[in-house]
Amino acid sequence: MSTQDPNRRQESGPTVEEARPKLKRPPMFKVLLLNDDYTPMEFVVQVLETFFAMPRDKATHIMLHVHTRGVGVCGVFTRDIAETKVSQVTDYSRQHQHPLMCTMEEA
Ligand code: TYC
Repeated sequence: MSTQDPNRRQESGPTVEEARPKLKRPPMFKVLLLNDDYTPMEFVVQVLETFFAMPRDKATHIMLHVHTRGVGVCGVFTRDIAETKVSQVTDYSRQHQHPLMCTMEEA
């Protein structure tokens, strides 16, 4: 009769490990809109509709949140997408001579 414990690894011979690929979720970034005294409310709503695909009622809600609280989240994205959104909003605002500020921070 064998005395080998089936739960114990063989003392000698090759050890076979399960392949366990290390997968990590990418870091996520919040894109933030900052309040200012000069950018028209309608322009901010249009930015949220255009670059963040928000329906008008949600865009208006976020704009009013930023207007009253000073800062608000437009969305959460991977680093590259967040960087692109910040650039698009900043370029578009400058093209229209508005000082609207858009930044990002790790979520
Ligand atoms: N405070 C601006 C105004 O009174 C409106 C505004 C809202 C500006 C949100 C920027 O991110 C902003 N016209």
